Amino acid sequence: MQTIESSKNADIQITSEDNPINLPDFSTEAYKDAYSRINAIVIEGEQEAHDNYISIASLLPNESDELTKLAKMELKHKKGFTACGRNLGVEADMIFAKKFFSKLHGNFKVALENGNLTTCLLIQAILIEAFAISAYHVYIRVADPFAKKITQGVVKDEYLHLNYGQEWLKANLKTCKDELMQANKANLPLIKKMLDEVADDASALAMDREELMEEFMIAYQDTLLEIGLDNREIARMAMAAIV
Ligand code: PL3
Ligand code: FE2
Ligand code: FE2
Repeated sequence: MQTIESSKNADIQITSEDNPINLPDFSTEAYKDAYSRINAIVIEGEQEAHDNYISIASLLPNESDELTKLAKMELKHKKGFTACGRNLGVEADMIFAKKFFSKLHGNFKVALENGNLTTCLLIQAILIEAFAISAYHVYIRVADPFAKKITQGVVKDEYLHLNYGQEWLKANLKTCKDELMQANKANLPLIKKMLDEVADDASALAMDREELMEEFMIAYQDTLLEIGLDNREIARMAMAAIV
């Protein structure tokens, strides 16, 4: 994860502090219209992340305290992003956002009902967290000053969440590898679709689509490497995104 953190921190300073002229105009209708959907996605994503950690705790009762702590952070994130929308005078389009997450949410629900902890962790603590981390890093470089500060605080927590899933999967890799591969095959294509779906609105916020994809793949591959998969296995898993 160092790659992202170190290089992005350098970028943030150049883009938004030394060079504010490159920032978008936050008051245009086009910006606010796109923000109504992106902001809703983030608010819904944080709420679902909360609910998912609480659900995961039911499969890991011994770790309930830790998981409840992570869940609480998600509600704080939701509050922060709600304030970002309010600050720009934007109403979040929550109906759009619920639809945006519905397939992934459905897969999480089925996995939970079947007690498939590995799949639940891959969906929430790896895929969704890596998605959030990569998107928040790109957003921080082009955000309004209020949202930038909030997002910088949030992204630090998201690393803790990603790390939680990473360490569990690492410790249990021998027994969870097959399920991990299967869960990747079923859910990575959904993340790719979600990235495609958000790309136009993101670009209205000056967030580049290719950059979002790259950041996500770097975060995801780094995590899989940490979990203990080898390069061939990771390449095979990444291919699921393009078929
Ligand atoms: C887990 O803690 C949170 C899950 C949230 C998913 C976020 C998806 C990000 C979509 C792209 C928008 C980034 C810009 C943020 C603007 C407020
Ligand atoms: Fe979060
Ligand atoms: Fe999170």
